[in-house]
Amino acid sequence: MEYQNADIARIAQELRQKLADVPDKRTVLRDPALKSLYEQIKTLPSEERGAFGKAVNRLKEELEDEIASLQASSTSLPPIDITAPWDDNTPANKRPGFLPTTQGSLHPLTQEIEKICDIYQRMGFVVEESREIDDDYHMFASLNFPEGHPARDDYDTFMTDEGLVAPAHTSTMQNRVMQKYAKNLDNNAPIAVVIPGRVFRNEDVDATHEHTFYQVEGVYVDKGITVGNLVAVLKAYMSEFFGEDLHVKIQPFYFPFTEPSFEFAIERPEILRKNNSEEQKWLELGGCGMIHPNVLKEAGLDPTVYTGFAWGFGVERMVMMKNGIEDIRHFQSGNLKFLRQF
Ligand code: FA5
Repeated sequence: MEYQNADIARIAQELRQKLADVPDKRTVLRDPALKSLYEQIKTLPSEERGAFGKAVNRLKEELEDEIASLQASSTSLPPIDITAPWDDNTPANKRPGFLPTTQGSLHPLTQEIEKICDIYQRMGFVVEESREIDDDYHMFASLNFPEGHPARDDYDTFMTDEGLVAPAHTSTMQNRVMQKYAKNLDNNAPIAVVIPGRVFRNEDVDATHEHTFYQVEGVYVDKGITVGNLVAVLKAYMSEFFGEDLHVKIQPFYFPFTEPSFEFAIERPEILRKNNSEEQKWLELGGCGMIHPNVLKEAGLDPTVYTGFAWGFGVERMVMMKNGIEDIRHFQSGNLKFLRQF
């Protein structure tokens, strides 16, 4: 673009030259010469100001366009180094305080979730991962929570302004896995899925309660399934996980998505009991029950043909129980003394 005003034409030429020379092109927009043109506007007679101001603005816009296209086509930017500095342990790069990554290990909860999934897979279940952000339908309506029902308050969790939910339990996945594996039933095979996942609750944190913890959900559907199958599957799993033949018990409970519903408890090994009271004898590890007919219907399954059971256990509680850990908060403490024991 040509400029009629001699000052603008001269400075435009200077700035274009700078644009070619300087590495950081955007500094040209802050150049004192450009600034001086803007300052000159107010010194001009009023009839000349409009045309002069427009021309200076045009120069600035042209420079901005040129900078944008130079940056878009630039190959001179150095590539971003995505390796963490502590991955490089050559003497020159070794930083004090960083451990070599060979000394790291999987978090105890990750190790245990892998073991849990391995047991269920050997029992014939497939593994599906849960979600860490979900919607109100999967959190409540798909699970037979009536609108405004007080049972919703038991799952007080976090919500985004758009109404998305940080799931308070892995049961949010029940509807999805039943739909996904419904075709198994047409082939005379059961729906048998376990779902590990991280869940979130608005919770007063203490030795057995975290605001963020893990659950493993299970769903089993076929023809002629009863509570007897539920107890047998969970007992087999528990004995394998704890490495000993455990006594288990179920006691009545309430969940909107199962009917009947139970709490599942195991007999605490004596070594982990504080005293011999009945309360110390049993440890509740999770909820379970026969999948409610409305939940089956909502997933497109006919409850007059199929029945099934579901369960959801807290991973931290199982790992605490297995290893005699007295406080759930150790898991997220980052305390290396604790983590190195696994
Ligand atoms: C549930 O979350 C149901 N979704 C379980 C279920 C699934 C029932 C399928 C029926 C069918 P509940 O709120 O009781 O139920 O939690 C299940 C388990 O998660 C608890 O027994 C406990 O082991 C663990 N848990 C619950 N809240 C916490 C917490 N704040 N911190 C650590 N573990 C927790």
